[in-house]
Amino acid sequence: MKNAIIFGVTGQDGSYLANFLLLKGYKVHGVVRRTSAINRYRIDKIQKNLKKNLILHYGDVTDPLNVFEIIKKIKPREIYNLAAQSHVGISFQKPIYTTTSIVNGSLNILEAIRLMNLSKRTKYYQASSSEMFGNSLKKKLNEKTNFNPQSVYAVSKIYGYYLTRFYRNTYKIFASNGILFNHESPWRSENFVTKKIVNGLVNIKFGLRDKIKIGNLYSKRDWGYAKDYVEGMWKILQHKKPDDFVLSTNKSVSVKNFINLVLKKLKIKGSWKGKGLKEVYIYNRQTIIEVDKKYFRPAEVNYLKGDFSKANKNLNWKPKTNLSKLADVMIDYEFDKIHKKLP
Ligand code: NAP
Ligand code: G4F
Repeated sequence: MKNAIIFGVTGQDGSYLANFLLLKGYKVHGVVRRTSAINRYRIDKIQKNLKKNLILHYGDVTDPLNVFEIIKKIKPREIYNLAAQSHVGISFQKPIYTTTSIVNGSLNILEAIRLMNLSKRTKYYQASSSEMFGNSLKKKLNEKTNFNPQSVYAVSKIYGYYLTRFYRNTYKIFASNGILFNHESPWRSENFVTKKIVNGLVNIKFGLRDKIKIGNLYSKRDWGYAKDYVEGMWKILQHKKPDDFVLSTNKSVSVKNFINLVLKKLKIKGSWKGKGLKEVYIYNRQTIIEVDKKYFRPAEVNYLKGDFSKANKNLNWKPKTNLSKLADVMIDYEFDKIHKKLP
């Protein structure tokens, strides 16, 4: 039975990936942080019959001894490093922790593989990000595009990206970067924009709240479905040689247009009024969406649109879910949450 370690198993991608690997017959070792609040609601959703092959370990990627101990004990075939303070907005307020979790985390795992001579046994996946491209001048972003980071989060991810390439080239470790564009799901945390919009508008629809406050309506993102992207992560590690791959949908949509899509699906028919910080959406003579400067970032990535041709050609990967279907899945989950009181 193949075994894998997932650092960051309690997050959106970690929980989808755990489910995916368990269905493939893997023994999955998930690393969870030992914090005062128990945060396992996503992995709790994994089917009971699969859970016998899911083993949880307490750990923190910033603690090298802890990382070494876990890797030494398991000697896994695959390691997925998904652990990070992953919120770009928060990285402006918590730059040091963001950097430590991403940079030291990657280094601790790569060093463990090197020092324990696991390079022939263990493959390493690095969760790199389209955020690294920042405000690049290119229209379609691929593995050859230069980086132009706009946050400490992005700068740290670039460090992690180059560490991965360095350990691959120098120590011959099978270490690959997945450069993933935004991917969303019902399991996205509520402080990311798509989840915030879907959750907020469904609650407004049911009369459970009055309004949502939002930041920059005009940035554009290439949004896919997390479930499709974790399959891509796995394919990256099954490729004949370690390499770097972009996973994206090759489409870019503004935050405002995503809101319009969700409004339409919820049959909320109102209108946008005003400009800049005064822009609002009025429905039944009430303001239900308001712009709030609190959610603007000191530096913004205005536009992201990927080009997944290399992953398509080499890995036979492509996204299966378009944005409309993704919005349906997210809306359905929020409906269920209200009706069945899900977490
Ligand atoms: P997420 O939901 O925020 O999950 C992050 C995970 O990292 C959580 O399990 C979190 O644990 C864990 N973590 C944070 N600090 C840690 C530490 N010091 N030690 C151990 N675990 C730690 O993020 P995601 O959306 O699943 O993304 C997964 C990875 O892909 C991240 O590295 C992210 O930066 C990257 N990425 C994401 C996207 C995207 O659109 N989702 C795109 C490109 C790259 P707790 O539950 O304890 O907080
Ligand atoms: O949903 P977001 O916070 O995602 P962001 O910043 O693009 O980062 C996500 O994707 C990256 C890949 O490109 C990952 F690496 C990263 O870990 C994370 O998963 O914001 C999307 C856009 C931004 O332009 C933001 O300024 O939405 C804009 N936005 C507007 N109002 C808002 C809000 N973002 C958030 N979080 N909350 C708002 O109220």
